[in-house]
Amino acid sequence: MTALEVHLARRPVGVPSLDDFAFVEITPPALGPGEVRVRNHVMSVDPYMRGRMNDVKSYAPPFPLGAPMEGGAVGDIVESTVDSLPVGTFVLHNAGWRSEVVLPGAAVVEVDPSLPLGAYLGVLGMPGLTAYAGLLDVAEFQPGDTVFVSAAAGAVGAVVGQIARLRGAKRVIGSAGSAEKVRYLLDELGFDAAFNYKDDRVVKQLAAAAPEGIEVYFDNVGGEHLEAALSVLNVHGRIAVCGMISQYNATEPNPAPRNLIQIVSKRLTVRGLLVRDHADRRADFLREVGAWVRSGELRYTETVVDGLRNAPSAFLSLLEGGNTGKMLVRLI
Ligand code: NAP
Ligand code: FER
Repeated sequence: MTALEVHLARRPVGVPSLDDFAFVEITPPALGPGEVRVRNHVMSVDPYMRGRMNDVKSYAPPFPLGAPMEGGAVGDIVESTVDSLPVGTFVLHNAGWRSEVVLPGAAVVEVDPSLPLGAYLGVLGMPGLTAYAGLLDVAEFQPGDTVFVSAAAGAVGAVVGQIARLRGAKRVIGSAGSAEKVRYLLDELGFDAAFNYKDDRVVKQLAAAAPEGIEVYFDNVGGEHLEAALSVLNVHGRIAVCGMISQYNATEPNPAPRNLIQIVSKRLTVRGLLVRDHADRRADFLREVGAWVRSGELRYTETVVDGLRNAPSAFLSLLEGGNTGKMLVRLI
């Protein structure tokens, strides 16, 4: 029996393409002591993977060429030499992009398979914790704040907007890249206002949606969105800088927001965020957001692509906004 892996075949310049990936059949290694064999059921594609395809020093090392890519995945153990992880245990780990993998027991975390497995990669996983810690700790959200979040119909953004609503925001505003996503934010997620950033200048649409300004901007996008938020933020406003997806495929340095002087005049706080720094909030996050998910007060959706051979196209689609909610690849 062979296993299938998706390797990084070459480093993309600009927008990645399917030719940057290679499918490689391997003979799975035998199991050593202290190891488990995991058969992946579902894997995540995430925007940060675009950064790791570049050969640059960053917060995470580049993916090596000619080796499987990495990323969050959930599977079941099919062979084990670890007493505490018997065959049949479902686990979360970071060895996605392959049909099966041998890992040390310490590299996997048991999960409860009575929940939908994709939730561990989305609303109750890394993107959910990013939203929770980013909004509450990094942006120091307070009840009564007006909150603006970009990429609002995505994995992180949809959770940010709903936590803000459930924690007593005065007004929650989201931007997204299609009329359908705008309707989803308004009709399904309870946003107070939403706009399609492709319809008109962001600053114009944001100012119209926020006649009294905003206290918090949760930035997933950067660029024109960040410049618009700087203009519309109120005095002592806060920005959590979570990501800048509008720039991930850039081949030239990006123009800065032209209005950074607003940071001075409005005494703004601008703070970057990496989810790894917020592991101490995981228990609070799972308790609070888990309860909202169970009660149905916080909704989530997933865009699921079938088959490991379609993982590269799922990733390319994510970068172009082909997802509503969390983008996942189902392997089994
Ligand atoms: P996501 O929002 O589910 O998917 C990415 C979305 O970005 C797409 O659906 C697309 O939606 C939007 N997008 C793509 N190009 C854009 C552009 N030029 N302008 C505006 N929007 C664009 O992904 P996610 O996993 O939740 O991540 C969202 C952001 O959070 C990313 O910036 C990511 O890097 C960041 N993040 C950071 C951390 C951290 O620890 N700092 C952790 C997780 C995620 P549209 O249809 O709306 O364009
Ligand atoms: C992202 C997902 C995760 C991202 C950054 C992270 C900036 C960082 C995670 C960590 O290492 O803590 O999309 O984009």
